[in-house]
Amino acid sequence: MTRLLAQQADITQLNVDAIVNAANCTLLGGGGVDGAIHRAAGPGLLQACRALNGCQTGQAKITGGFNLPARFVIHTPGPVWHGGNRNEEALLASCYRCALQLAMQHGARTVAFPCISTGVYGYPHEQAAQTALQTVRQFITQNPTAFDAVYFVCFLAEDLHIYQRLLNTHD
Ligand code: AR6
Repeated sequence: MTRLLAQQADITQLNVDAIVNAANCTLLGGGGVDGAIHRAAGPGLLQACRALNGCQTGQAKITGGFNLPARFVIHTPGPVWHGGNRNEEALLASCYRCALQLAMQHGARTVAFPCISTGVYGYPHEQAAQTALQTVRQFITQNPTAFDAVYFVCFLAEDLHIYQRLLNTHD
């Protein structure tokens, strides 16, 4: 069984097999959680990312974790929110699915996600959390032995409350 857990933390500090980075399509770093991950991982991460030649929105690519406690970083550019009619939900779901697929392929048994797209990219927090949870639940139902735990890492208290409520109200 895979445990689903919400926690308020700095994702760069987590002792998990893989952390997910809310990246942009260049994969060459940025602000927000992306900047924090690159700072904590050190310059080796940027060097590894340069070799990846970018990534499309909704897809994912993997590198090592370098100076992070995590063994892997899975980079996924989320969609920019344009109001909801530009395929944002499907693209966000695809981020979570592709990241889990890569984690599974690399034998990562614990995976931590940030709240992809809900910062600079402007995705509404509640809708993003619903899509994140629905997608992860579907994936672990289809792959029940792949993971020990999936963490939803909330930097903001607001996001933690949303995830706690959605995790508890699920039957
Ligand atoms: N640990 C966990 N979550 C964090 C951390 C951290 N250390 N720092 C910020 N967050 P954002 P996006 C949360 O803006 O909306 C970058 O420049 C933050 O509170 O990082 O997908 C990229 O290069 C929010 O809940 O990512 C892209 O250009 C969540 O991480 C662009 O931003 C995501 O916010 C991607 O935008």
